Amino acid sequence: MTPIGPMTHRLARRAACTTLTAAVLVTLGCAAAPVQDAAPAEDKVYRSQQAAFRLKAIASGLENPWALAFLPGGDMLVTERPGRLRLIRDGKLVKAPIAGVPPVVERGQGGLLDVVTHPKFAENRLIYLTYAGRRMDGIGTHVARARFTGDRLEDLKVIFAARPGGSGGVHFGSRIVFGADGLMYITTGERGEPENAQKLTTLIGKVIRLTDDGKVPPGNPFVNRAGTQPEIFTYGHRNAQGIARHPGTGAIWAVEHGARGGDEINILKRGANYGWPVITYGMSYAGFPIGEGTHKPGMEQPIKYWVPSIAPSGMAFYTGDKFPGWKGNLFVGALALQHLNRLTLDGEHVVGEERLLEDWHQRIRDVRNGPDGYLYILTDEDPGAVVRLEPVP
Ligand SMILES: [Ca+2]
Repeated sequence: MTPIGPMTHRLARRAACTTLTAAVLVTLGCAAAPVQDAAPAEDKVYRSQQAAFRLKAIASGLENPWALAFLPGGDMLVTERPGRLRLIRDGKLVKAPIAGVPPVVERGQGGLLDVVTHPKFAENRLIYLTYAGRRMDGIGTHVARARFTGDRLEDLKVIFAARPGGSGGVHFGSRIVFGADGLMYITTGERGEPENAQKLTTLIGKVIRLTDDGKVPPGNPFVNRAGTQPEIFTYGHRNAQGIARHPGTGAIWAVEHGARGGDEINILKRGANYGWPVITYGMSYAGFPIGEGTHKPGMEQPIKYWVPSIAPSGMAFYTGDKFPGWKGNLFVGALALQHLNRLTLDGEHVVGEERLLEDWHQRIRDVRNGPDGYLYILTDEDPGAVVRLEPVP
């Protein structure tokens, strides 16, 4: 499902508050603040199948935070979708945004999106940002690389732009992960043009694979094939907003939004077609069938799909030591269905699913492992927060 724009969400909430009676407003928390703060109640204990935990707000008051990246030593970079990159230093949010971020287009789902560090960040201080940027042919997903000096970005260079651009504000994809091969895997949404996901002449609705400086690696599947774009690694994707490297196999896994139903987790295979919009487990928002069904020869099946949609965003395999019962589980943030999704795996099969934090009512935008062994999440709200899950005995 396409996530509801936070602005729509926020206005809807405000509208709901303004039409209620005073007594009801107090009950709903409207009287104190028209918008519910994402900061969690820290004394509340959440009990799940494998762990009990509390939420600890590390930073709050952020505007639609989208991605979280850890620096050596535990400091963090956080993107805010309107176009700010923030630093959390020694556990505290630094007031001034980091200077040197490229101009972004904040439209619909677009804005400043992912941030990741180079695998050798400790040596080269390089970071990567994805964002919706404007060009001659419209608005599209961009990747920029820059050196982070400690308080600003320098030597910023745009190393990738997904063609073609468009005018709409949906489906930018925009997650990056580095593979064990040192190459970057970048998701691009199909920008609301489903047929483009199947076209090897475009870079939208794809997973792109590039070297760390934005070049096409010689081993890419469509190198030297006429009528194709050599940056493509896989195709037939709708809008993948989560990507992660499996800690054991090194395979790249991605999670993407379906339309009405049909969100998917896929394991990416070089050159493979993931089917959108020819095959899907979802239907159109109006309730009509899409494409040709759920299966077709030459098109990959997801290893997991959700009907109805949860609207999955950031994804991480839990590799820390603070939650032994969660080790190796796959966590996915859910936007529309507002929870943290925990999947248990047997190899490449999903064998269990648990929905955490459903009664917290927050859109979970990103999930990351902290170097301290805890699990961190971002709430896609305004105000939104960086929140740490801490075990309770
Ligand atoms: Ca698919």
